[in-house]
Amino acid sequence: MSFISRGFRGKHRDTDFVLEGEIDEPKKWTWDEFRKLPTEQVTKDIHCVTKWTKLDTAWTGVSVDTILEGVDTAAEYVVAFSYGGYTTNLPLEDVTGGKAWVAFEFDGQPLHPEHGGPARLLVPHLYFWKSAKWVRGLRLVNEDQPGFWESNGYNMYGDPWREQRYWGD
Ligand SMILES: Nc1nc2c(c(=O)[nH]1)N[C@H]1C(S)=C(S)[C@@H](COP(=O)(O)O)O[C@H]1N2
Ligand SMILES: [Mo]
Repeated sequence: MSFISRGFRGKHRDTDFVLEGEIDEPKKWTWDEFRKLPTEQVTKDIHCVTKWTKLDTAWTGVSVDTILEGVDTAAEYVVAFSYGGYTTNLPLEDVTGGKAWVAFEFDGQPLHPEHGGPARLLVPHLYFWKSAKWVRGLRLVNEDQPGFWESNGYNMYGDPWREQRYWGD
């Protein structure tokens, strides 16, 4: 039976978020369990790759540090994966140490489905394509592997301060 395929469909269903890959056993949460994890409120600037920047956006979510708590892994990268098949790759370093969240509120309201609700990854210091909407898990991997946009010309890292938009930037 697959827990994963049931998805993050709503507050009152038996749904999951998963941490998998280079880990002894995947860590899984139902939505209710996930919502019992400690949350943080953060206000951050975000940068779209096609140039807009939004200042001081307010989010509530679970820090990726919390999701990784107690996990011992040799992995140096993660792939965030979403309902619908979207993926994006990030160095583990860039999602730990208070730099990334699984966010479910924006401006004090549940995250709108169009913007990734019920939950999206939020990695404000990288271009926004790294912030996977409708996220359903993180996969710990030893080698960096391109996600959806990274396979289609976008930069593997995506630092807005260095304007790393595309391959070779
Ligand atoms: N699942 C998923 N996440 C995604 C995308 C996507 O197509 N699918 N697009 C990315 C890109 S390119 C951007 S700019 C932002 C857009 O987020 P927004 O719709 O909340 O502005 O989501 C990112 N996360
Ligand atoms: Mo984008």
